[in-house]
Amino acid sequence: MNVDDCKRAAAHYAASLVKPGMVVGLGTGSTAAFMIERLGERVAEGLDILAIPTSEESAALARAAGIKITTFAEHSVVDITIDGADEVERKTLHLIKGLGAALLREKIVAQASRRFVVIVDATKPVNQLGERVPVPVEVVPFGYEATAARLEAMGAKVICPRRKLTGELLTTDNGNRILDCSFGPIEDVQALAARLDGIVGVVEHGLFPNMATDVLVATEREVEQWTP
Ligand code: ABF
Repeated sequence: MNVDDCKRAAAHYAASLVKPGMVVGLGTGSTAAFMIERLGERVAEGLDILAIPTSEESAALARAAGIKITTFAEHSVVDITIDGADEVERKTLHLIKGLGAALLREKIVAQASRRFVVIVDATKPVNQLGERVPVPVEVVPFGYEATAARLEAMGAKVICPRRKLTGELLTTDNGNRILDCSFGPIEDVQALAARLDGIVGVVEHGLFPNMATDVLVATEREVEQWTP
């Protein structure tokens, strides 16, 4: 199995957890896209669900797949959210998310969810968060240079701000910028999350401590289900 087959396997397993009548949070990224595609097939077979997407990209995929979309104005609680991640800490199931630039909506939807199922291939689990990827931080455009300086004073190496492959500055669905912050392996994820929460100009960050209720890890042989 190649990486895409693994992503698809985790995504299909997660899609099978969705039951009729549920409000479903739809994640963002390539693994989540396989899940949206599978849910679309189940909807075509008669599954009745409503979905809250975590990005404009996932909303477009959901519409194309024939999945009905709802909003928090109509449903304040989400039964299950299924989303990808960039790193999963093996022992704690803390996550880094946001390389897809959708972390703010992803965190809002995850926080409103009874169950938050994370789907990853075997390249994503790590012993310590920050081993391989930076922590994406969503900041308001005004004064982002000052916000970046503040983050650097906290010990981050800041790549600022994130650009698209075309070289153009990336703007999130919420009109903000992303600063990718390398802290190296993170000793205390909750403490760092609290410090990032306290910086003026930071809208949200990609550390998701204690949020996943299930992590589905697809290896070459099987889909493992990890719980905290
Ligand atoms: C979203 O998409 C993220 O928060 C994460 O940044 C990314 C994972 O993407 P992929 O599934 O393509 O690796 O879930």
